[in-house]
Amino acid sequence: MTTETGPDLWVREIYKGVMGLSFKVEKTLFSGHSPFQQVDVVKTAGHGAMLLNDGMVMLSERDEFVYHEMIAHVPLFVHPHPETVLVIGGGDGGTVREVLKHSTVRRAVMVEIDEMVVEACKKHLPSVSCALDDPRLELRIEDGVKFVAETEERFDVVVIDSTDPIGAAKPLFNRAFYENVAGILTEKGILVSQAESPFYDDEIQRAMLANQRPYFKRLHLYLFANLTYPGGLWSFGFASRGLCPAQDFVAGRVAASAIDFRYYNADVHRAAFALPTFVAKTLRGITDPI
Ligand code: AG3
Repeated sequence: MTTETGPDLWVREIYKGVMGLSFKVEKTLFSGHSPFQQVDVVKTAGHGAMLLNDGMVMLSERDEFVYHEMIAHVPLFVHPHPETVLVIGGGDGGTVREVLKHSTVRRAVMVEIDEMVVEACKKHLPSVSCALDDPRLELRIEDGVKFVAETEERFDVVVIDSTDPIGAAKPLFNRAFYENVAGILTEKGILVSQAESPFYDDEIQRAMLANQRPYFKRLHLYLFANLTYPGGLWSFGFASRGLCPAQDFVAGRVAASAIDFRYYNADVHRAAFALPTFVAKTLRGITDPI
């Protein structure tokens, strides 16, 4: 986290050494160094409280609903009856908050490596971490790579809510990890994974999806707007054992769920899989046509 002091206090994420995003800060709410990363929560002037890991913006109160609704509801409305969900990472709790809005979900497991993120968000980002005490959730502080390799449990949906592929999150982009994820999915299982910026990270996207390709029948990328991430446009990978995010999506279930969405809806679901030409070209030969 780069800060400038004086009457004007700003936090800045420098991305890839070529661009930066700055947010005006009112005060620092939490600052700590865990065994895995630097963890900061700041109160910004225009974006509410903001979580940064190693100086990278993870979320702001102002726009986190977009990311968390899109990572959770897209797979949960494609799977015909999601009961068990595994979240790898996601220590802030935003993803499980959305997952647990589905009444079919009877069990969610969240495996977060860094307890400091969970504790900082419980204290300073209650609107995001509010579902971490839900009795349907088992929260485990451990390495998600190890959990996936060792668990006997099977899941209908697996969500990888990771940071950028550096440090502890790096193995979450590896082939061996995806092979293990595919092995713990139920018959109609779906994997959704944080897939970086289409503008800056086309190589990471190609590598991530190519690593998933051998283990999944269907593979897609979908897009959403993220106010506080570099480039503004962000993506998730969608991999499944057969379900198609368009044909197997029953739009009527969205309204019937009575969930109070702020970004997600049936039109946004379908539109998210429409890829601009430069993105489609990047993924040619790796992902499936929608
Ligand atoms: N996960 C981080 C997405 C990547 C952000 N990258 C960046 N700012 N350079 C967000 C966790 C939200 N639950």
